[in-house]
Amino acid sequence: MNFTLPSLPYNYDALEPYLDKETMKIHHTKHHQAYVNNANGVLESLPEFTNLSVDELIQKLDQVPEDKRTVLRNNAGGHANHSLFWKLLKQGTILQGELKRSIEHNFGSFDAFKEVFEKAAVTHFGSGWAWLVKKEDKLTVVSTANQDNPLMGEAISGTSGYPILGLDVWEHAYYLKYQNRRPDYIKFFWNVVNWDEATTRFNQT
Ligand code: MN3
Repeated sequence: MNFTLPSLPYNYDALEPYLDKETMKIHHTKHHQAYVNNANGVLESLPEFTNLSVDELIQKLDQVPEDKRTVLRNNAGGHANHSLFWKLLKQGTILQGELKRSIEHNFGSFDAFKEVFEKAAVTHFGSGWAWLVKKEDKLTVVSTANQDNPLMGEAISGTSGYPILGLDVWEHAYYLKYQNRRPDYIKFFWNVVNWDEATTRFNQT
C-alpha cells in the first residue's frame, strides 16, 4: 500500500453552515478513499513509482506506461487534489501580507480576483477544479477537467503552475446542500478559504 487517506485537520461539521457535515463525511470517507484505493491498486504493478509522493507522481505521468496512465491520472490526481483541498478549508482566516499584495497586483483588487475565480468555477463545464496558480511569480486563475491538477503540466492538464488555491466543482462536493446551485456553493466558499495555508503555499514556491 502506497497512499493512505489523510485525516481531516478538523471535524466534519467544522465548516458548517457553508459545507455541511454529511457532504464532508461522504466526500472524505467515500470519494477521497476511493481515489486512494484505486491509485494503490494500479501502483501494485508499478513498483518503480511507489516511493514517490503523490505530487511527485502526478508530475511524472508521462513516464507511466500508457495503459496505466489514465487510471493514475484520475486517481492519483484525485488523491492529490483532495489532500490539498482539505488543508485549504478553514473558517476565520484572513488574507493578508504578500499573497494579498500579489493578488491585488495581478488582478487589480481582491474583488476582481474573486470575480475571475468564480467565473472560472461556475463556467467550467462538467466535473473539475478551479485554481489560483503561481507561475514565474505571476498569479493566474485556471480550471482543469476531472481530477487533473496544474502540476501535471500543459500536455496533460492543459495548464501549468503551482496551485495556491483549489476548488472542487464536482457535484459530489456540493450537491447534498446546494443541489444544482453551483454558483451559491462557490460564493459560500470564500467563507471557508484557509488563507494561512494558501499563504504558506504562495511563500514556499
Ligand atoms: Mn471531490
